[in-house]
Amino acid sequence: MNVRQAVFDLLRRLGISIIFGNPGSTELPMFRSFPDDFRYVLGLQEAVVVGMADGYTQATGNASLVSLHSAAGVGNAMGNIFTAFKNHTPMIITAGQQARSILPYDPFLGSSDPTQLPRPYVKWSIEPARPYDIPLAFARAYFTAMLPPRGPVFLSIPADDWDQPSELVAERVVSTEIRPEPRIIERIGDALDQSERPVFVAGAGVDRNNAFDDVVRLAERHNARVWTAPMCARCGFPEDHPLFAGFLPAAREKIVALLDGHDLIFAIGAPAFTYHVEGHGRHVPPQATLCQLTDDPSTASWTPTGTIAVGSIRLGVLDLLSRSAPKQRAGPLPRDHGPMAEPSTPMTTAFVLQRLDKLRPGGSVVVEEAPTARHVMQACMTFTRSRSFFTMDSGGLGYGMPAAVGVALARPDQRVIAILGDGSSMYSIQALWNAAQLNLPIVFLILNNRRYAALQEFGPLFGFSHDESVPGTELPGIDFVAIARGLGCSALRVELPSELEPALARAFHSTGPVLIETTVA
Ligand SMILES: Cc1ncc(C[n+]2csc(CCOP(=O)(O)OP(=O)(O)O)c2C)c(N)n1
Repeated sequence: MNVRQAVFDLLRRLGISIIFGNPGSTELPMFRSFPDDFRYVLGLQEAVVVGMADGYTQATGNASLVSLHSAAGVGNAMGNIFTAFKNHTPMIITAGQQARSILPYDPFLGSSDPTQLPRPYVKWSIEPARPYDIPLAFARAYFTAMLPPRGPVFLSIPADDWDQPSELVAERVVSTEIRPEPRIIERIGDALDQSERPVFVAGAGVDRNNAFDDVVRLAERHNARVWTAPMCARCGFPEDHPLFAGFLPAAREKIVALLDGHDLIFAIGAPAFTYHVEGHGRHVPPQATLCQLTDDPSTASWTPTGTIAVGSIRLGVLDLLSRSAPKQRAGPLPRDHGPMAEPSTPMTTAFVLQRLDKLRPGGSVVVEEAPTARHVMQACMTFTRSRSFFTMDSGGLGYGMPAAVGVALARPDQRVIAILGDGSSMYSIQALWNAAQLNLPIVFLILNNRRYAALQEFGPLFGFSHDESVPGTELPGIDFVAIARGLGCSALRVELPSELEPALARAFHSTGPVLIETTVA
């Protein structure tokens, strides 16, 4: 039994059969005699490799495996490794290292401090002391990645280790959920029962912890209004539910104003709160107390006030549901919907997204990375199911396009729609090649406003005068149709509002990927 055989045997038992990677000489020995029941999915840049693996993991829930090339490959991947860490994506990231025997001579492509390179955005990082220990390191990597808070782990593997002797990893079962402390759940339950006007703030942790339906039951039982947490990377509550209030912005004073009037705020699977811009004063309204249920001890440690339970969102919510029913409260008023957008040339983002929402097939999944379109999307599109919406928790661009490919790989029976800004899509544009090669039924909708609008909108906040241009934010002259076709993906451009619905209808009938470049204001 050599290292390679023992590792592939373990991966098989862990339900991992895809390796997302970009190979180099130091990784090739892993892939000799490549087993028929495994698949290598090549990404043309390492940001694409990690983004695809992340999307795939978000959709399946099981850890994914990534293979990168030594220090340079890890460097290229780092932005999306940061995102995987923030996304709580369980991911085993391996990188090849030069052969042990030549490491003393600072060899070409050798990584001089491999375990430090991906830190602090991996939960665990190792280059095992002996080749013999590589399979055991894979097992520990897997269980570390899958234990809460989930996240990426890193293994550096010298090229000559794969043929060395080792042995099979023993079978074991390791818990993947930790139940929150009953004493703290009791306190939160009592606070909920005593509250006159409770409000929930649901975050990405709800969907990641498979607690979507349980949180709906808890909100209904307490007649609590439910907001989506700021910058939330998943759909945490059905947006057509009468209790749904809308989306909190990532700004302290605005959050306090929107939550004003409630006496209890319960953040579930969400930081309390994620801020994007500086703010001052209170974190919650003066008459309100804060409770939180999070699976992330680090998040719990900085929550500024309140009662905080750490552990599985699902198990914590089930414990709250097992309490006796609280007194009846009046339900809040349902939220308003925005008006229909009018056609115009160029089109507005609202017009494009309303038509998209109308025409998209039931059961479709959306992956979004379009900074200034996010709040328009929230007003124009409605997500109602678990695992129906994905974006990243990090703010690092270059995730959405490859993540859409990963989600589509995991969900061959569902239509995946990627809503992307022109700027965002260019960070990992090579993912179009994967969509084409794998013939995945993805609709890539590019909202081309020919600029980094988010940064231009931020200008005044950072002291730019209103007519002052922000350097480095204009993106003229990018032809997405030509790029897509050059990468083998069919594509069309929509400039007139009358062309939009036929283009969407055509794309939704396609069995392979289609990129639609829309010219928007
Ligand atoms: C890796 C990375 N680099 C730079 C940024 C800064 N950034 C935030 S939004 C943005 C513009 C994105 O442009 P686009 O996708 O066209 O969306 P728009 O702002 O026009 O809505 C940039 C560059 C970032 N968030 N991540």
